[in-house]
Amino acid sequence: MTASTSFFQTPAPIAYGGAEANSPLAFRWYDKDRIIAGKRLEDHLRFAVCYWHSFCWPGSDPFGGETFLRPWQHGSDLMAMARAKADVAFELFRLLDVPFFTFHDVDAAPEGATLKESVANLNAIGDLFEQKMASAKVRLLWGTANLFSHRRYMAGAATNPDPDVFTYAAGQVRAALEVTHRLGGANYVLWGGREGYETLLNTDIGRELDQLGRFVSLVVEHKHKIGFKGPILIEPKPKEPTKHQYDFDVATCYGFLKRYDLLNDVKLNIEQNHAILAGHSFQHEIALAQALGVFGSIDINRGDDLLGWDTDQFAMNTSELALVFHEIIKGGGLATGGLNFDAKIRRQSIDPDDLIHAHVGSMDACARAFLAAADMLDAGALTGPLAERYAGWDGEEGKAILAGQRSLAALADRAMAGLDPQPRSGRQEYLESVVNRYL
Ligand code: XLS
Ligand code: NI
Ligand code: NI
Repeated sequence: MTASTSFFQTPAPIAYGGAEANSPLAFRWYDKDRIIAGKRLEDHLRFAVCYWHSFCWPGSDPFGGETFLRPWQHGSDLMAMARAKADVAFELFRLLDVPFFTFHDVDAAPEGATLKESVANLNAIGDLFEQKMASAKVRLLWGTANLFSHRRYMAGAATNPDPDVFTYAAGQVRAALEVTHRLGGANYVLWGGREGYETLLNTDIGRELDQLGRFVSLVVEHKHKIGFKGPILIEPKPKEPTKHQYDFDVATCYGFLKRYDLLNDVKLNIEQNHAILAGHSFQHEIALAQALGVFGSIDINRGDDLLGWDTDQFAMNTSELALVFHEIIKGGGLATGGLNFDAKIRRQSIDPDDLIHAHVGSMDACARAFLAAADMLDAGALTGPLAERYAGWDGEEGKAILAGQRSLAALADRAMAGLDPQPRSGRQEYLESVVNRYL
């Protein structure tokens, strides 16, 4: 397969057609050049297509194998298959007109018999990516290393009881970070797929956390050494594949980064499905990361409310997304981050163009929600009532309390002098109705 024979039926890049567009393959809301708050919509949303779900996953589940039968997944010459896969991937990037993509080392290039061979394969595909990117629009949002699929990592990578596994993982990350740097990646991601445990009967939590802290510190040191400017991102997830993951949620990751003195260099990549697995909302995880100064990027997908696992569906839920974008814009936007489609089509979506429909539908859902959020912010629909609710803390007395200018005794004396604060309505249903006006 070469770049000239398209795998997809759709011939031309998807274009904006307006809300009334008839074609099923047109953007109705994603008008990438539209200026919102001084910036193009494309530059606000920074969409990325991920390699692993879209080009590597064969449609298998725990009860059945491959359904997609992708031509580039069948053959004996693994490097030729990787090149054919890259042709299809870059064709999809072009058709979707996305500004970014993401990949794991093993998604892009096959593992060899030794680490040396694997790294050589990765660097060769890195060359190919470099060539393809020279004549394409697409840029690299982030790269990462898969430290969880191979059996050597069954008991963890950085948190493995065997230091040689830690060392092997270091070899993989150095190569993936360097190729990410060479391709101009905006961030580098570490998702601790097997950094957790199945049972405390065989696990020393304290040691494992120290190992993980050391590993992330080594990655940060190397990033500075090679001059990689983007942040390192860790990705919270509470469980799956392990019963308990160390990077459980935003709050847990913040504690980890603070303990190992990593807050200057490491931020968080937050995923919707992981948020709900942790018993939080997506909006909560984003708002908390912003409040703690560790917001980095987004893996945009959605879980199923009825299933307790990481279904990684394409995000189509505009009402949830509108509140998410409201937080993001309010907090200053995505900076080096983006919206990475860590999302997979369903196992029965076996037509090549299902990949296109999935991305187009989700890009449009995000755009529609983003526009609603921008309107809400413009009108101060939620920020107005919020400021009003906390106005007391912006007053003289509130400021003095927070600035440490009031002792407990001084406050007590003021309260004893007849203070009688009156409760005020939280107005939740009013605020919910306000949101609905914008959707
Ligand atoms: C898995 C994670 C993974 C990371 C990249 O649940 O979301 O896809 O984003 O390793
Ligand atoms: Ni993810
Ligand atoms: Ni996930």
